[in-house]
Amino acid sequence: MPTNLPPEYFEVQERYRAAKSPAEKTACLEELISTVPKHKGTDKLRGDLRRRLSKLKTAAQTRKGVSRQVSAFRIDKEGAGQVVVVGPPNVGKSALVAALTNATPEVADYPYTTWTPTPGMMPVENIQIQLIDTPPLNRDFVEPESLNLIRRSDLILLVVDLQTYPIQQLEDTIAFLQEHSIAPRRLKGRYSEQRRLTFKPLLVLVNKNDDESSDGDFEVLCELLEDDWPLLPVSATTGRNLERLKQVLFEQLEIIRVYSRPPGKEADLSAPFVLKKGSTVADFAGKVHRDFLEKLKTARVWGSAEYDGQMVGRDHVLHDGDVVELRI
Ligand SMILES: Nc1nc2c(ncn2[C@@H]2O[C@H](COP(=O)(O)OP(=O)(O)OP(=O)(O)O)[C@@H](O)[C@H]2O)c(=O)[nH]1
Ligand SMILES: [Mg+2]
Repeated sequence: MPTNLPPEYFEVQERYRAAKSPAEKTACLEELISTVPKHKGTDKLRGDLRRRLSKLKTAAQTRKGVSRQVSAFRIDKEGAGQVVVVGPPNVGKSALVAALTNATPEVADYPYTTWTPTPGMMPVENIQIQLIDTPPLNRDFVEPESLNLIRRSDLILLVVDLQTYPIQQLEDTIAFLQEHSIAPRRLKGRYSEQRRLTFKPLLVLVNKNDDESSDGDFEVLCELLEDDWPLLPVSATTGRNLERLKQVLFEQLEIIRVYSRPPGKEADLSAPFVLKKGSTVADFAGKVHRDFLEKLKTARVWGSAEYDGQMVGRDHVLHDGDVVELRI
């Protein structure tokens, strides 16, 4: 227990202990949290208190039946892909989402700042990728909905802090995800087929690599890591490597952009259709309009065809940047 707690803390603590109703307890606990000074020495205490508050609120919601309402953890996919930003407390998950998207999650110099997920849209060239800031992963209190959010996503961005035991953070988080049946896709071959796991593409961001002075630390980290993780050193504060991150995410999501060319007109190159890599003309037609898929007679392709405007069949595989004219 830190020694430098103010007298109000102990006064409110008395009231909290005496409180009977859940509403009274919740109010006292919120007040108690506000009396704790924010610094490293009180990290654990604040974490514990906020966990207790979260449990009280969850219990109250379940009683009221509110849990049947739409949960904050159910976030519809938007844009070209949904990427969840996960990791231990205080590594800079919220700072990264704030730096990369239009969202403004709270960023603070103490752990357990984020309690609900926040989605934001990140522009990459002429498309948008959805990033979701999430509460820190924590063994003492696991929000089952948080794990479902990760399972539904298209990609996991695991953030660790270069300045605070990044190897342990990485290994602990991977172990934690595995305990909840979530594993990196690249390790698929290592698991027996019996285990029912959800495999996800996963990229590790080593955050707080603010400038050249920390490159040495990053190199040491790479040497010490036993496994060959896909790592990207970044900094939410200075913006280092964030453009590279956007490109890597685009590649990892395995998507292509295809443009529709109405007959006799030019294609709108600012409004691509986003498809999975390997998609065909028929897949594209289905995305443009259901009628197109059924009635499609011919298609012409600019880009991946042998020559511009070549007639192709429904099974022609499209590539990033192709322009397609569908005729019904
Ligand atoms: N030097 C440096 N500090 C950073 C960087 N990114 C985040 N921080 C700081 O790290 C602290 C934690 O940042 P947050 O974004 O709140 O971290 P978080 O992972 O969302 O934390 P929780 O919500 O508690 O899990 C804040 O003081 C940030 O200013 C970075 O790239 N470099
Ligand atoms: Mg946060």
